[in-house]
Amino acid sequence: MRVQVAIVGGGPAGHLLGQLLHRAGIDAIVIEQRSQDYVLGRIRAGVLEQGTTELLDELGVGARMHREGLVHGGFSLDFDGAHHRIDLQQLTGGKQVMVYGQTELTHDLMDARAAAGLKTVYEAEQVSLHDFDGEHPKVRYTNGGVSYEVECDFIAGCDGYHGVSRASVPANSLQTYERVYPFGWLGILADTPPVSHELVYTNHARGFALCSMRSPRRSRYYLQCSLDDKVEHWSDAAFWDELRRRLAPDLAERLVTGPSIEKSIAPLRSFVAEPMRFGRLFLAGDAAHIVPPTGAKGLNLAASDVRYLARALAEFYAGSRTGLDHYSDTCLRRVWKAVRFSWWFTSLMHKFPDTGGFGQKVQHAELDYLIHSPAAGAALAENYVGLPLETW
Ligand code: RFL
Ligand code: PHB
Repeated sequence: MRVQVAIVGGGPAGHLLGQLLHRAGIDAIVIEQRSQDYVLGRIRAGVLEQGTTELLDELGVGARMHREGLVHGGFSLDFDGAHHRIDLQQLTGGKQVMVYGQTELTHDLMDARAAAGLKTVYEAEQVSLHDFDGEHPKVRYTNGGVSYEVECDFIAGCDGYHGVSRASVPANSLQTYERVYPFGWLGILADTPPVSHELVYTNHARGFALCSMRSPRRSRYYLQCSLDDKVEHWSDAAFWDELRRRLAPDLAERLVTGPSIEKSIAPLRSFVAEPMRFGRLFLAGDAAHIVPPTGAKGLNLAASDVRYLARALAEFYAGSRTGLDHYSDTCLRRVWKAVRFSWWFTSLMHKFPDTGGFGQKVQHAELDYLIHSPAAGAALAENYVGLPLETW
């Protein structure tokens, strides 16, 4: 078969790109190695920047998000047992974020793709990329024991951190930058009312804690944990006890607990691979970069990458290569700002095993500065709601 663009990976980046290309009249296939249920079962991001929600509206897939998502104009930064509200709206001139799960967003995109009759292959095995250094790239895969080859003009590598796309690039063409943090996040999902109507980021001597949500009846909580912790070692009761210890007293008292419906551990890392283009292969989303979840930036970066990519491809089919040539540099400028922000927010909020009393004092001074200086508060807020798209 032949298409203009072969999209490898059917997570949020791949599905968003699919919709963007469809709107631009560019035909594409999405090739996903897992089943649809598996992709929808991964509990991940929860916070969408305003730019991401606007993108979903532009694509005509925002209706359910507006019905069921929760608009948040601020969050709480807690330390020393006290709450400090970061008023996003006031600090950014009216910007807000949307709490809407990645699973829901992906579901909406999958539905829109199916309704438009666009082709997606699930459970593709042995996916491999070929000839993207020339004019006629190909993607091969097997499905149900049958081998397929897709000829295309371009390959979009939207297959996440562990995908085949970045791995297909010769190592000497890639420069990678990485920071691995000495802790992870243990996350729990429960059908209990959230402890607060806004998100609460807590710096505590025992480690970071985050109170988030998916709906007024479904909570999402995270605890900083050690890298050798195992989910099986954390009973629900142990999780709730530890969360109560880290929360400010009024929240600890209000916390409603219940059986977990999902529990997982994610290690934290920052990672960037440069460039994001090799001939006719373009990397987007987690395939090219990873940020720790503290700043809620990963999914939003995937959205801005594919926005640039769709625009560049539309320009190409209209006769200009400029966008394609600027794709990598333009993405990376925004990516590095989000990498910086996520690293900074992670460093501010977590307990580091090796920084001792000095590190804690500096964290404390910075938190104090943040809540008293409108300039510092505004810098946090404008990054949290999302920096503007770069232009080329
Ligand atoms: P994904 O979601 O990993 O999707 C990649 C898809 O590619 C498939 N795949 C392949 N397909 C074909 N052939 C192959 N060889 C393939 N190999 C893999 C995979 O099965 C998968 O379906 O990457 P994508 O689309 O770039 O999306 C990125 C986001 O998923 C990620 O950045 C966010 O989840 C990060 N993140 C958050 N981001 C936010 O913006 N806001 C948040 O609040 C937020 N919270 C989080 C997060 C990530 C977390 N974890 C678990 C790391 C919270 C957590 C705990
Ligand atoms: C989430 O709800 O999963 C979530 C929210 C905010 C973050 C990270 C994750 O910073």
